[in-house]
Amino acid sequence: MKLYTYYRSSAAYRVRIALNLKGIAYEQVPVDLRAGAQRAAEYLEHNPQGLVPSLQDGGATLGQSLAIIEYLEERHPEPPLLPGTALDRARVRALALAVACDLHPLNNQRVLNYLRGPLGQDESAVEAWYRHWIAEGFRALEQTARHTSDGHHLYGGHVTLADVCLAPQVFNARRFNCDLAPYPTLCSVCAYLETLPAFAAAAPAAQPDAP
Ligand SMILES: N[C@@H](CCC(=O)N[C@@H](CS)C(=O)NCC(=O)O)C(=O)O
Repeated sequence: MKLYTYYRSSAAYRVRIALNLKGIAYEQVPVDLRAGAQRAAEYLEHNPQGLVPSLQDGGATLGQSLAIIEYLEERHPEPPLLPGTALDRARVRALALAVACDLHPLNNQRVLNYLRGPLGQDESAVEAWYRHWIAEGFRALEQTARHTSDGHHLYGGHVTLADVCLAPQVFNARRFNCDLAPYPTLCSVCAYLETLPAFAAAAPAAQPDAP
């Protein structure tokens, strides 16, 4: 398998964690988002949205990190990233989607660049935007996690898709100096996840394209 990735992309980070958890060997193809490589014609052949990650498996190419992870889950069921019952699976997916669909897209590079460029916002306004959406997303996650977390995982007693989405988002929040003190459960979960080899090996600083 080939993963088109960027060291600091949190969506690619999710897929790297899932590949590592499942012990799947893969080759990394770096796409330099800072240089705009995601918009090059060659990359758009793989992912017409101009976003990373993309996964190439044999002749097939897939986009969208959660679709990729669910594909990996079906092809390589062990260890499972989704729990055994329909209700638990729905709840784990809801936590994952709260990060991947409602929080992350608002703070994507192209959104921040649109604020900076066409909308003429200065860096302090962009940072305020970023922190606002982190706070909105994390407030709700923290409230839910108080009922669903064992202190090491966002949901239940095993690593799930929800954890795979949480760790990269917390990394991003720290990068933008967001105050994480109001989210002790999320911080406790993340501190544990970062000790796991699959998460540590997927971290931005451990990637071959990290500066
Ligand atoms: N929903 C997509 C989001 C992918 C995404 O937004 N990727 C970001 C990096 S985390 C990207 O490629 N950004 C490029 C840009 O904003 O130009 C997924 O989960 O794969």
